[in-house]
Amino acid sequence: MRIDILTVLPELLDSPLNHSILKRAVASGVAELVVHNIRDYSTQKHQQVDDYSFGGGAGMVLAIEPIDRLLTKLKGERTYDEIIFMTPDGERFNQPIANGLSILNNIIILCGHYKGIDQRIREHLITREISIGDYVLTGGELAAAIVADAVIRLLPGAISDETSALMDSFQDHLLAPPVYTRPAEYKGWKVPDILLSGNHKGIEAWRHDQSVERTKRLRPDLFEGNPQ
Ligand code: 6GU
Repeated sequence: MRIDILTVLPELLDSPLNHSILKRAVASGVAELVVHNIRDYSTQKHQQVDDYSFGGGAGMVLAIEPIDRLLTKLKGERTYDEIIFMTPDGERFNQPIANGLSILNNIIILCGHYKGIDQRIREHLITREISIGDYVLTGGELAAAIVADAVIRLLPGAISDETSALMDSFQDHLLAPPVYTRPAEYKGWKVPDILLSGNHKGIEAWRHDQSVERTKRLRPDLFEGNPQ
């Protein structure tokens, strides 16, 4: 899968996408991740990418031209399944959306700007709008990194334990059970006996019970079959 991220702040995406599982997934060819600086597609002096809002107020607005030029170039190189705009007024991101995106071949993620982007970009160039939750960020970059992370980790080969992405919290509308490692006792705080028992059937049943109990207590909305 290939993900192209379009932004005026490419530096914000460097660190979150260049470590651990995501780094390995890209290095091994499981995912292709390309960050583009919208500024490189400006034809204005000083590579300006924003302009005054028609009608006044509202601060500077990201202009359509550099974004259209970049999108036109990319769309000439391959076919994109979705062109996503990250915005707080989009559809709220969740695991089913991540699952759906993870089976696509090529997607573009356009990061918003705190004062907004020309509405014609949203009407004519975007296929989908996604928000990561009901709060406002300064821009879409961190949200795009979250979407890219949630999607790339689902790709076959991204996580060494093939089953682990499917075992996650949310895949079956249940929260994950608690996990422990050595030492078996620390300052008198003990690991549950069942996990030390070697009884694999018993451990599986205990983990499932823990998942159900935690979901009912912490996220009754999930348990009732209303994913997020
Ligand atoms: Cl995608 N962008 C911004 N700027 N704020 C957000 C968001 C996105 N999702 C939640 N808040």
